[in-house]
Amino acid sequence: MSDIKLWGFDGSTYVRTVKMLLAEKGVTDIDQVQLNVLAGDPQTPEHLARHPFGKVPVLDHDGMRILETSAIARYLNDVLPGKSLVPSTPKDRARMDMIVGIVDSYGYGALLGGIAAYHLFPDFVGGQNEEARKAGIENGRKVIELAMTTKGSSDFIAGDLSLADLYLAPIAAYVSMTPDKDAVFDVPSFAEWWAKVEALPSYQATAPNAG
Ligand SMILES: N[C@@H](CCC(=O)N[C@@H](CS)C(=O)NCC(=O)O)C(=O)O
Repeated sequence: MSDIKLWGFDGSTYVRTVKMLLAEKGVTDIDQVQLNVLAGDPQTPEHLARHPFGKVPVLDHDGMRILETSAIARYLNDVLPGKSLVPSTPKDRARMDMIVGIVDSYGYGALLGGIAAYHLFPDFVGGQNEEARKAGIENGRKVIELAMTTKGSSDFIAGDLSLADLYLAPIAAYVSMTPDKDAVFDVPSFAEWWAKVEALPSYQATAPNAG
């Protein structure tokens, strides 16, 4: 029995961020409860008691419950052995934090809610909304551009692989399944970054399952 319990299904980009981190740390034995966001599972009273806003992921570890991906990821990065996904220098940490914040605040809504939902799960957002899709392309592209400018000549967004990549990659994965991918991915350096992400075993081991 694993001492890591994770609520949230494999269709969630935020759950995938956590699972990529766990995979990078070499942890595969977790007790995962596949709450399906598309089926409304996180809105049940049981889950609302865990997370009052009905979101996944939620983590239990070592007698502690943790909500919110950034807190979960930072905590797991600290307590699990293995290489750190948080850069050691203040400037690289700032690069990471900046893109995590940008993805959280603007990227998820644009790329997932605007583009991916339009093509892949329109029912979840009340049907196909052309305005939301257009805004998603415009703002999603800004997010990708800023991430790639921040990456500069590094392999990954904040130097070495970090939480910034683990935030953006699961969302980009959904966009890559849509016909709008070229409109947002046609950004300098994106192709090189994406090839590196797709080659990561942690990415390959955590394919989304929205079923
Ligand atoms: N601020 C939260 C966001 C998590 C989030 O939005 N999760 C989505 C799935 S990717 C969710 O649980 N959605 C359920 C819903 O909105 O009903 C975090 O960082 O963990």
